[in-house]
Amino acid sequence: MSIPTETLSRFILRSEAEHPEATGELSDLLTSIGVGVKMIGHLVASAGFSGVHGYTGRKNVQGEQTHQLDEDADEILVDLLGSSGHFGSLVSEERDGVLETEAVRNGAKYVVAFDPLDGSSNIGSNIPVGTIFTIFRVRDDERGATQEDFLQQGREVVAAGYSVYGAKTSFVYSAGNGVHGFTLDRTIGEFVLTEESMKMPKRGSIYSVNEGYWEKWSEKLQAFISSLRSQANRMGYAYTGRYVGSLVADFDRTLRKGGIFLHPGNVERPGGKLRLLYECIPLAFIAQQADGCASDGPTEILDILPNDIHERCPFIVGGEEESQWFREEFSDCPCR
Ligand code: AHM
Ligand code: MG
Repeated sequence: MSIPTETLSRFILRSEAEHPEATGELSDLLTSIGVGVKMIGHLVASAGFSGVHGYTGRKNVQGEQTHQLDEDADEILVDLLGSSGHFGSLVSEERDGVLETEAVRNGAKYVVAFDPLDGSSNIGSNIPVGTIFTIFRVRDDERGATQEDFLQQGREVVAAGYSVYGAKTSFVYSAGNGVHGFTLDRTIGEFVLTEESMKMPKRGSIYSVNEGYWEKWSEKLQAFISSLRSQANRMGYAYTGRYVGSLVADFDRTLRKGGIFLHPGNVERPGGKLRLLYECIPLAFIAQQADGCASDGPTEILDILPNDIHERCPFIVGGEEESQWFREEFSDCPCR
């Protein structure tokens, strides 16, 4: 049995060494996020004892009830990233506008957007939750970071990743050179490299969607879901269903096992539910790096230009063959 020994911070340094022009700022940001998710994972795991998994009674900018853990996770990331001094500004699902820091005046090169605790409505049921982040480069070094730096296409992402707090705590990220997976070794308190260069299976056997919205879907979407369930489809086998209701967990399974995950628009919410900047774009970036593909139906997620930092969007992601199938039905162009 070979025991993984390369820690996240060592892996980040090794990757940095491949770029002689690197200043270490991105590495420091990623390392800080790695520390933050360890802290959040600990909070989630101990929430039952400390009694912090309840609602706060407050609502976030999206009008959703917040949990104490949402707010704690947000504060941890803001504090850690703020003290790193390497980012110009920050967007969080839990905050109304863009949070600026001292680092803006220091000419920081990056901005960070994150969902500090994705799937938090599941916390009380011991269902996996997670953290998702996206890093963009500041476009004009002299001007410094502004809100405009968040409104970039996903193809401009510098690095993105997510963590899942489940039976194990995992951290998956890409800085544009493949997707790499780490698992928290609790005995030493470090993330260790467990999967280098992850690839989404070209074809899977799982479909994942909240069928409670069935009546609100278009007939075309209903027909597509029905064909996934039918042996008479183009794959020649019926897909089996899995739906956790925590995006990070559903995405992580799709990355590892393939198939297709859908959170489409419906009659009540034609614009979808998931957030473009800190849910859809980072996961689409990871999917693309792993040879998968994500779209909102007609358009690839990485080609969408956000208009607003809290914009929502339909999100469909899967392996190469399921994505091709979906896009043949719902779009004119194949995934790039
Ligand atoms: P949030 O918990 O950060 O607000 O994210 C929204 C969650 C996702 O984790 C999940 O995929 C989705 O909402 C589930 O939505 P639904 O219950 O409508 O199927
Ligand atoms: Mg979320």
